[in-house]
Amino acid sequence: MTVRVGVIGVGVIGREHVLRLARRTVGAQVVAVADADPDRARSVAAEVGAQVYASGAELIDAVDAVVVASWGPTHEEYVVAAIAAGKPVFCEKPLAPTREACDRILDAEVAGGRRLVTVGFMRRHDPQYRAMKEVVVGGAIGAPLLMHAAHRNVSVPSWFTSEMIVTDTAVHDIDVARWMFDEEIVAVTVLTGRVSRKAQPGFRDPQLLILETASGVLVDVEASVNAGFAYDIRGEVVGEDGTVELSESAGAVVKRAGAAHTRVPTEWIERFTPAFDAEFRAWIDVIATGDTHATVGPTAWDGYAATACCEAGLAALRSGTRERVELRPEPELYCTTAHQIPTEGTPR
Ligand code: ISE
Repeated sequence: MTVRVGVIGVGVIGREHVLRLARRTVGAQVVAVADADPDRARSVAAEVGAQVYASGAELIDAVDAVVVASWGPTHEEYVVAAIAAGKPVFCEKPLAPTREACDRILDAEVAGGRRLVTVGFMRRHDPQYRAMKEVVVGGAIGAPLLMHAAHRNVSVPSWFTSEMIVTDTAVHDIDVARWMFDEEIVAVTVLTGRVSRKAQPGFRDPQLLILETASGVLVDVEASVNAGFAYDIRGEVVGEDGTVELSESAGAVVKRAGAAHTRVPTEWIERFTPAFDAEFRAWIDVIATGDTHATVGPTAWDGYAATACCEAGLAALRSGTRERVELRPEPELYCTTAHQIPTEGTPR
């Protein structure tokens, strides 16, 4: 079965997903595109032979499955419309920028009784993070105690704010922490100190987030968005009996003239291309099976919990103190492992 996909929002990541689905995802065809900028919609649609739709609502009617990659505040409208139409929907992060909007999405999905929403926390599909999680779950390093993470962007556009370091950057590390330890985050602290000379005036960069999980694992996340030298992603879990860390590079290491060299990416799209490719392969596969639920990996609950942690993070950035994360009870619909990403060769 070919899954006929429509993509709403074809800016940077939306266009990437259009090309990925059209050119490298077996079983998918991009048939429809919509964007607030009609010229952009036309030009991206022309690259893959898709039709342009004037609105997200019309596009949802015309396709088998929907990708939402538009501006965050518009996500709720499209995701709820896709749920109402009974169509699988892949939503880029954030699921929605406020907890109330995420609540409404959860309510809509729970009322329909089917898991249709997948959230684009692609790190869960990244081979390095998956290898790390396998070690943690396998018990080789004993009970986890701590995680150290760094998320360094080369630079950000002038409209990027200090708050976005939490909601746009560290949100990925928040999701990784929830997934890695399979438990909720109960409190967030955000520390800021000396500001990078490369940051705009008034901008609080870098930031250090301390996340506390329900069982007491502490996760420190350095989030910097003016690192300049590379897109540098780090992670190390410290257990009672050992540690596991992300490997430095997936490429080759050259040693010559008394020094070792390895390439590091400068663009996040390059660093996470294997993860983005894997997440769409998994999504199309699960839709093609025609099961009642059409989600794989992060669900609407994960999107809701991440937004709730970000709200606590924003409060912590303002207050300078530890802020608790309060979550509503997890609906039954999500209390299952059936949506988890299959490992290679696992029959569904
Ligand atoms: C960006 O906003 C993203 O969402 C990317 O997925 C992430 O890897 C990058 O670091 C962020 O700045």
